[in-house]
Amino acid sequence: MTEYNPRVAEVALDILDSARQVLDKHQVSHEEYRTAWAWVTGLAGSGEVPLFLDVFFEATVEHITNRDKPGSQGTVEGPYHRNGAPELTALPYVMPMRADEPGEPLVFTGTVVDLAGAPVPGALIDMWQAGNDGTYSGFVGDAPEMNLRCRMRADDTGRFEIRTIRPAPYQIPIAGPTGSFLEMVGRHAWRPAHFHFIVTADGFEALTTQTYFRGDPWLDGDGDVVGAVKDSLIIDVVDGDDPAVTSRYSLRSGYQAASYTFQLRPVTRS
Ligand code: MBD
Ligand code: FE
Repeated sequence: MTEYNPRVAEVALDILDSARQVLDKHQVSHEEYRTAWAWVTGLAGSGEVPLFLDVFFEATVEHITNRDKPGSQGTVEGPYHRNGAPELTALPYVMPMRADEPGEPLVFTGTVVDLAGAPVPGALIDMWQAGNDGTYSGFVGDAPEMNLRCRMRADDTGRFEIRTIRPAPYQIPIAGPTGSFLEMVGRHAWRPAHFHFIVTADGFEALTTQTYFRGDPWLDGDGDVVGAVKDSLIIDVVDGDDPAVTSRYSLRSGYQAASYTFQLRPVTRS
């Protein structure tokens, strides 16, 4: 049996109260109410509830959780993470991708450190990204299971390196109720290009974050429909010129390179 939950009562009743005040403020008609009712019913049936909630509310909750905390800044996880992505064991790490995966080769290097800057050997990096054809494997489009998703470990010095493709700015699905909602309110559906990460290690808090690319047209102002960009998450991309990297990954036509340092904070015991 479900029990009385004072926290739900406190927050949910306040949300309902705010919603009623808005209906009254805008003198919403019964016809408008039924139209909204039909739209919400459609959202529930469409499978887009996770998308809609993460687009409009997750950044606010993430901010409440993580603001003013030391270490790398986090940001939203979004609706497209999958548990159990393939763990890469053979070096060099290559992101699982289709033979004809569209996009420029990009070699991403990272270091996982603690708050003092000391390496965190063996940290597990769960990384996922959209395809440049707008796919998110398992959710959007027809990319194979676990395409552009992996887990990998940092080495003894806290470092890792992976060859993947550079993602492009991404439009969230626009064909369903989330898209028609954005259309109705006059907002675009774009997110800047991004990698997603969840970095975990024993004794440290999990870091859920994303990195973005300097120069992306959707970084500023209301450019990200989700509102999840933070300055510290914007990384530079350069043309890579290391012959060892070129030969390690057999990159005949050059590559782009970017890196980021993930700084974890220790678990706090209470
Ligand atoms: C995404 O790809 C995403 O990263 C977020 C946070 C929300 C919707 C789609
Ligand atoms: Fe995403």
